Amino acid sequence: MTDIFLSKINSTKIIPSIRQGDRRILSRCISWIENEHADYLELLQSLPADYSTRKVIGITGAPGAGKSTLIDVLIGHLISEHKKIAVICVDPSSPFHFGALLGDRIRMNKWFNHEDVFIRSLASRGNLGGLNPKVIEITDLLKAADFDYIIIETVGVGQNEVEVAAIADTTIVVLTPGSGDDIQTMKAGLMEIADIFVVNKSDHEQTDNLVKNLQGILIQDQQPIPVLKTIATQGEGVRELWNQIKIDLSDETKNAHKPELLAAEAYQLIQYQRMKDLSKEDLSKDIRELIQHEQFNLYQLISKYT
Ligand SMILES: Nc1nc2c(ncn2[C@@H]2O[C@H](COP(=O)(O)OP(=O)(O)O)[C@@H](O)[C@H]2O)c(=O)[nH]1
Ligand SMILES: [Mg+2]
Repeated sequence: MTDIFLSKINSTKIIPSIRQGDRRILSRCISWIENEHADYLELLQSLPADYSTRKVIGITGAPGAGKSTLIDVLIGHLISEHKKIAVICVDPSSPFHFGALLGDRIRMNKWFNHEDVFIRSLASRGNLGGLNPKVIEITDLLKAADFDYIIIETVGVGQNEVEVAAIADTTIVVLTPGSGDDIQTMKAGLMEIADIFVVNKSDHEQTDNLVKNLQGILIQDQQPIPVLKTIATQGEGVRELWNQIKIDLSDETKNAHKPELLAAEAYQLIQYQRMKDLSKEDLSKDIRELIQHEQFNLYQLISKYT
């Protein structure tokens, strides 16, 4: 290990190394963030002021919709344009989705050792049930590196997809025909967060129905959100998708919402910092002891924590 790792995190040396593309130091810093190394907040506080100009692309959708396969093709496309890409795959920590990480590895396998591609998987849920604050922090660290684009893959379950929209400059919602992704079942939140809809697996016969229904709803709601068809496994439609992403990323009118999005991030990070020493297990342990005394009062208990 280099000496900058020896004792304290030395941000003045680390940040320039990350910026120059040192992946080993970047990986190390990500681990520090994940494990909450004593100096990790100091590291984040020393991120350069321009770090937030890097573009983040969020890709969300149901498990199996083809997000990883799409990203795999997108990476190929970007590499041919000599771009550098970081990918964060956010896996729900639920054991029901335990296979996701392995699946993503298989899907993006050929890029794992490519020098211009950096892929990292993270658990999705923090202890507050929102998008893991680590995803926000690590994304910000990645913005300080030399990547042209940062792609975040999240599984669209619960509130996840809504939260990823707060950190992504462009959010792509991936739907698939014949999977119940029709308008009736589609959560209203998806309509609000999507900058681009992708109907993947458009080799499926129900494709045009889904596209038509979706476009109908978008017209009704006067939402001019583009709907694109892709067949990720064949790379079909991905060039068009990338062109649409570029159009969306360069849309200056979106900057108007930036302060609100940053406020939502700040809120979540502050909430996390304030609550992180508090666990429901500790609370129930305290209560278990106190409740044996007749004078137990819940409000006296919580006053000790607030
Ligand atoms: N027929 C078809 N299968 C696809 C397409 N895109 C992805 N798949 C398959 O769908 C499965 C799930 O893909 P994956 O990328 O892991 O989905 P994710 O969970 O959204 O990341 C894999 O077996 C893919 O090969 C497509 O456009 N057409
Ligand atoms: Mg995946």
